Amino acid sequence: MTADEIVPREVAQIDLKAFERDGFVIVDNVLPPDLFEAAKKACEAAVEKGREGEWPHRRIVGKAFPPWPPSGPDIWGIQHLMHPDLGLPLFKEIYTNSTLLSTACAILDLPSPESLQLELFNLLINPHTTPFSLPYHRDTIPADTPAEEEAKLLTRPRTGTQYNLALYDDACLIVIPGSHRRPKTAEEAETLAKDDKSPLKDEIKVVLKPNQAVFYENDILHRAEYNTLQRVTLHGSLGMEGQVERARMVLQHGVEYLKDNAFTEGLNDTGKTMWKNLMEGYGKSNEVEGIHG
Ligand SMILES: O=C(O)CCC(=O)C(=O)O
Repeated sequence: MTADEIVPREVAQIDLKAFERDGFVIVDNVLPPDLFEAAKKACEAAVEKGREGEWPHRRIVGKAFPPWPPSGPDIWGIQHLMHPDLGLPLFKEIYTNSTLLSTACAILDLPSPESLQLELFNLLINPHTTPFSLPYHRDTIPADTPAEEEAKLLTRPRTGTQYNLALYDDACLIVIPGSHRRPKTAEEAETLAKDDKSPLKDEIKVVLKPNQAVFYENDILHRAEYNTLQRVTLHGSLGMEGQVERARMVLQHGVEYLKDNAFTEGLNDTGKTMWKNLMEGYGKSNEVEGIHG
């Protein structure tokens, strides 16, 4: 046994039962104070570049899902925070923060962060002048999926997780607790068929204080409302090592920078392993595509 192996790992203290039941869990005091303050400064720089149009990878108001057009009336997010061209390497340190990684490991039942794959890291911000909202959706199941098929898809094993880490107060995300385990009710389906932004029975606002994160199932029924009050919330995803389909999805559009070996500069050893896991999964996904394609 090497010295590394006997060092005890940080184990996240989260209420896994609540996560399974509700589809989300809130984690307090995520970043240490110095990193939290530095994160606010880095985000300020990223937001400025995004608002000025100096950074082209942005979520544009008027469109809920990617790909986003190059410009529009306002923006509600900044994409690809770990991109070397953004020039803010601190985001690599934040992405590999031990509380974030150990919470993901607890949710995914993994022994250590070295079993995770590196994925995407973005920033959700308030539009400047133009309020915007997202319709109710599940991230990987189209809205018009028949209930029987929806129920089946919701039993797929969990392969990754995602979080919102608030740097300032945030009450934009709205979820239906428990809806990650069941298809839409007839009442929900009927309401959403008329208006997919309509409030639903049992919906709750996820209220985050600065430095709190919500980890949530991406197929929980959720929507979001963005007014112009300050929002600066980091949004990251993490997968399980060996998830070739996730690796392919992560690397499919406009993420050439992630495939470059130079991306690993500035990542700690755990981050480098997570990146290697992603690349290996991607390589395998190409092999699979080659066989069937
Ligand atoms: O703004 C949020 O908190 C949710 C964003 C979201 O639902 C999405 O990007 O699919």
